[in-house]
Amino acid sequence: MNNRYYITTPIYYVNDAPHIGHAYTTLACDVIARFMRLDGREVMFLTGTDEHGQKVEKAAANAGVAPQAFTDKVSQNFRSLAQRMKYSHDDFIRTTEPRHIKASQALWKAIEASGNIYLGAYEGWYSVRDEAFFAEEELVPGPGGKKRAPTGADVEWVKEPSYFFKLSAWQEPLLRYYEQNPLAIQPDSRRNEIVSFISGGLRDLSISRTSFKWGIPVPGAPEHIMYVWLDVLANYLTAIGYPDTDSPTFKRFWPADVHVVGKDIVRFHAVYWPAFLMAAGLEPPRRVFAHGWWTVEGEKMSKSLGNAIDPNVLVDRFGLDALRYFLLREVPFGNDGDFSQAAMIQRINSDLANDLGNLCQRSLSMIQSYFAGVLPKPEHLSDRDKTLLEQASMLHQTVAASVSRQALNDALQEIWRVVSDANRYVDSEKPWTVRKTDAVRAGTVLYVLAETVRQIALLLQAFIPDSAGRILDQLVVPADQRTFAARSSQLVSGVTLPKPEGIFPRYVTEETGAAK
Ligand code: ME8
Repeated sequence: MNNRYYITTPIYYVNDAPHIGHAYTTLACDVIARFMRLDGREVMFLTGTDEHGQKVEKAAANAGVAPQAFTDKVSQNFRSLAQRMKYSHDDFIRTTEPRHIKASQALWKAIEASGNIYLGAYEGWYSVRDEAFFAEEELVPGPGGKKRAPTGADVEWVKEPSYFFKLSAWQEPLLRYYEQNPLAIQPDSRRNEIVSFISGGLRDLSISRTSFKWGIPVPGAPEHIMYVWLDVLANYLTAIGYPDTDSPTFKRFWPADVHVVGKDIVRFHAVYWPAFLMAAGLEPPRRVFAHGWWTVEGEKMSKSLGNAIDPNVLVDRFGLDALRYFLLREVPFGNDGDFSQAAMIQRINSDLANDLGNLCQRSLSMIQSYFAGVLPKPEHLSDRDKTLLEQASMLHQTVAASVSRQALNDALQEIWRVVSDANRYVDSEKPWTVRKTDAVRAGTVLYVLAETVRQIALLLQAFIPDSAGRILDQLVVPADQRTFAARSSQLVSGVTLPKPEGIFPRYVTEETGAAK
């Protein structure tokens, strides 16, 4: 088995306040990174902030401060969010760091040395919000007869000397690469989109600007600054030591296993980025996974609508694990989703409080009250006992396959299938009745349940780490027995379990007035 795993988030523009959309991407990566670590891999999980470009320069000017002072301040919002969300990232990169400036200039030089850069002049449309060039035919009509980018952003006419990247020369190599590596862009719908974009013909790409200053100087031509996307994409190399391609870290982690991005920025990651890399003599990433877009109560999230959801507020109200669970369970990873508090409360109450919470609480409470908290010894195992135990121990295999496809919602559904089976098992085995006539059988049933809960909680550590950790605490599973390799060991009968505490509270809302 390949024992290393390199996963990245997009690195976010510092001009925006972080919202639930940014939190979502990093959260998904965090789950995958934790899962891979628990599965014995050496993981590199990278996130960070994108601090150069015209958009940030304008935002700094509006705030009346120098760009560096501005980015120092606002990038802190993303670092604070990362702390609050307890992401397990191994590195937080900022594109204004000297290590990144060095790496992106080295990447430029490598591309230049291969003959893929030439000097010309750019004349055309540019969208500052997207930091992207658009061809005339891509523009759409906007209000007042003004043209707009397909994303709805304003465009301006730009005319300036510029270096170009020979993107047109990479059309065939890219198509070949995607033909040979059909999983290199996921989901399939995104791959089809990108392949048809490439097949439509690629134009050379303007990769330097001269009309503003906030960026990384082009090596040997400091009156130019590097196009912000070339600068920022290089972050994935910077963090593993580029340009030192002989270093053990670089050799170990490149190519990245997956760049997780939102669907808005697939073209940059799946067209420009692999072309830059191939031109520089480096391998393209193994996969770009593009997830869908969150709206809020049916509306696009935006500053002007004032409806951007602050993840901190949700963590305060519902707790971190409930937010993690909701975002990953509600929508298949790759699809769009709509955020609503009602949907979140519904998920928390039904899946966390009712299904998982009840399973843990009733199994552990019965051990407490019928066996004074001492984990009973299983005696003769019935077919039903064996079936449930086997389902629980086989779960790792199916969940691992789903996580390696980034199918996080499938992974949770698979776990919850066993949670439901275990709840049905308690209902039909009725240990509360059986114990009156056959304490040994009731003890066996409770052991089987505790062991099933252990298997479930081991896997859930990647998704809802605090809650899963507390379940394992209640089962007295030692710290060194919490990796997936330990799943083949079993709970030890005779151990005294602490008095169980409820882990997932139910939410009562004024609207529902329901459930207490
Ligand atoms: O594009 N729903 O940064 P960015 C889901 N700096 N995800 C969302 C979202 C939403 N409503 N809104 C944002 C950039 N995202 C560049 C990236 S990478 C080398 C450079 C997430 O701050 C989603 O992952 O605009 C999207 O791709 C990313 O935030 C864009 O962040």
